[in-house]
Formats: sequence, structure tokens, C-alpha cells
Amino acid sequence: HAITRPDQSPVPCLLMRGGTSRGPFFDARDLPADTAGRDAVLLAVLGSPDPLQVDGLGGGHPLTSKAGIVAPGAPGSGVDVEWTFAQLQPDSDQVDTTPNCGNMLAAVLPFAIETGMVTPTGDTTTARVLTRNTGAVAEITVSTPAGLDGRRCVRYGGDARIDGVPGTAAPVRIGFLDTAGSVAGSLLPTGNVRDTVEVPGLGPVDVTLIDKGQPLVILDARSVGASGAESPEAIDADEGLRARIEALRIVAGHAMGLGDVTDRPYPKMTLVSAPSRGGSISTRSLIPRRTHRSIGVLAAVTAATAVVLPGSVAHALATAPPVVTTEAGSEATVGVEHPSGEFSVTLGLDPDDPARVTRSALLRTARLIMAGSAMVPSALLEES
Ligand code: NQM
Repeated sequence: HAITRPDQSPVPCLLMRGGTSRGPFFDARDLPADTAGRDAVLLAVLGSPDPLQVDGLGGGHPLTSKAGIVAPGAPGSGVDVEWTFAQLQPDSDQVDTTPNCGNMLAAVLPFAIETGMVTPTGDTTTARVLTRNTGAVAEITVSTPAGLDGRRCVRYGGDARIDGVPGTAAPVRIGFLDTAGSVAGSLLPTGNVRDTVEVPGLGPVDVTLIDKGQPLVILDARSVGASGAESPEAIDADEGLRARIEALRIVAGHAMGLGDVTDRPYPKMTLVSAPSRGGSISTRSLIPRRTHRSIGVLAAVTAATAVVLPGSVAHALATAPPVVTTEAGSEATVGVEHPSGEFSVTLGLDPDDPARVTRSALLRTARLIMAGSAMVPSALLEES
């Protein structure tokens, strides 16, 4: 780069949408190697902390305060690409690399192809991607036709539609093997399908504490005085409701063995109610203090897993999903309703124990929005 401003320096970066999230993606080798230096650069790029993130690329919401750090898979590891997801916040200087993000994950293979880390193999390219945050491995397939110069490249346009994103785009197919216990250590960290927790100011609340890729507190919306049909804006504007949900989250965090989660972006809160649009369950997801416009990918996988788990709070309110039996075993397709539509998750079920989910598959889309460099104060790069 020939840019020689004395006080601002460029960091190569692709701004991408992954599913219903958006953020800058970096080649790990372009960021400071130490965590503190890396985080300082990410905060500068996003413009946090500031509710509007007016001095950076963030969009003033947790869903647009995210970053991806991508590297080639280690030789012999069996993965083609590895990445670290960073959750930032508009209004704090926290950079959290503990949880998964299945939405941003959808942009990782496109990024790896754009930057030459992965070479396309045919009209579609499949790669194994490791999320370093939790160790989850996903098999991802993207569309890679020949480009104008005859070389294969990522196709972003197409007919696939996901609720929560305008228009249509090329499909990004994601398959997960076991994602249980990503942050909480096991699928059911208390050992129970259902717990009753005592919440100060609210009393006893029945919950399912579960982690199939995202630690969730699943509760009947009515137990915090909601119907489950509220819009995200209505939930975010209701301070009393949010305070009740947050009080429950703190208690549940301890019960899940996660310690004091006051400043943590997990567990996420999932208010469930009976489906109303032909799906299996209706959800309102708080991530964790603002309400998702749809639902996170691994949050949807986790909620769907609870739907097929007899005794869970979700199972009790759900309409049983259709199950088909193929040569590969039984599959349930769970329709997770959310404020902007429905997220369909296909779960592979253990033939000996249909309450045990062995794999999950889902559809996302992604798009390269901008390619270039993010400018950050030079001192942040010199220090590393
Ligand atoms: O659960 C939001 C999102 C997410 C996370 C959040 C996600 C997932 O929608 O895998 O995708 O839960 O903070 O991007």
C-alpha cells in the first residue's frame, strides 16, 4: 500500500454480509498477533464504543458490530480454513471471542476464496471450516462458476432467500456435526431438560438451559409477562420486560456454570410460544440485551434441538416437526419462527434415540459488500 499518511494506516479488509449479520473480515496475518493489539484495531475499525459507531464501520447494533479473522487451516488438521469470530458492541469496548456466530460463518469461505486461501474446485466448492472460538467444524458449500476471465470465483447472486435479508442471493449451505456444549461444556449443562430457577423480583421460572452451538435460556414468553408475538422494537422499548429477562439471565448464567454473565454476550435469551405461521415453534431472541430481528444460526439450531427434546420448555409449546426417514437416517425439519419470518433447520436424529441430534443443516447467503482497506490510527499497528 502506497498510502503514507502520518497518523492513519491501512489494514486490508473485506466488508461482508454473512447471513443476517455484517462486519469486516481480515486475514489474520494482517492484524496484530497479540490479543490486546488485535482488539484495539477491531474497536477502531468498528468505531466502538459509540452507540452510532459514527467513526467506524459498525452499524449501531450488535448484529453489525462483528468481525471475522480468517486463516488457512493448519496442515494435517483436516480443516481448510479456520476463523475467529469477534463480537463487539456499539456501546462498550468489549471484544468477545467466546461464542459462535453461524451467520458470520456464512461469509468465511467466500472470504477465503476471495483472498486465495482456498482454490475453487468446480461449479460449487466445499470446504471444512473450523470456528476457533468453540472448536465447531462446519462443512460449507458455495457457488463458484467460471468468472469473466475464465477463472472460478464466488458467485453472490442467486435465487436463495433467507428471512431477515432483502432480496435473493446464491445459497451458502452449512452442515454442522456435533456442536453441543460450545460454551457451556455440554448440551444440558445442569443435567436437566427443564429447571425451575428462582429469579429476584419475579419468582420461580421454568427454563430449559441448553447449548447446541449457542448457550440459550429457553423460556415460555408468558413467564416474563410477554405474549411472544411482540416486535423486536416493542421488546427493546419495554424496560420492565427487559429488566425481568436480564434478571433471569444472570441467575441462569450461574446455573449453567458460566459465572457472572453481566458483561458477557451469552447466554442468549429465547422467549418461546406456540407457532402461528405453520412452523414448529415461535421465538423472540435477545442477544442478550437487544432483540434479534430474526434469530442467530446456532441459536436456531439450539432452539430446534430443544423442540425435539421431550420435557423441554420448547417441546411443550411446539407443533411436532415433520420427520422423514432416508438411507442416511431420520431427519426432522424444524421451522423456527422469528420476527422476520422462519428459519428452517434440518436435524439428523440418532436412530436409537430420536431425541438426540447428531447433525444439523441449514441455508444461508452472503455477499461481498466492499473490498479495500480499513484505516486505523497508525499507533495501533506500530505497537504490535
Ligand atoms: O447463533 C447473533 C447472529 C447471531 C449469532 C447473536 C449467530 C448464531 O444472528 O450462530 O448467528 O446471537 O448474537 O449473527
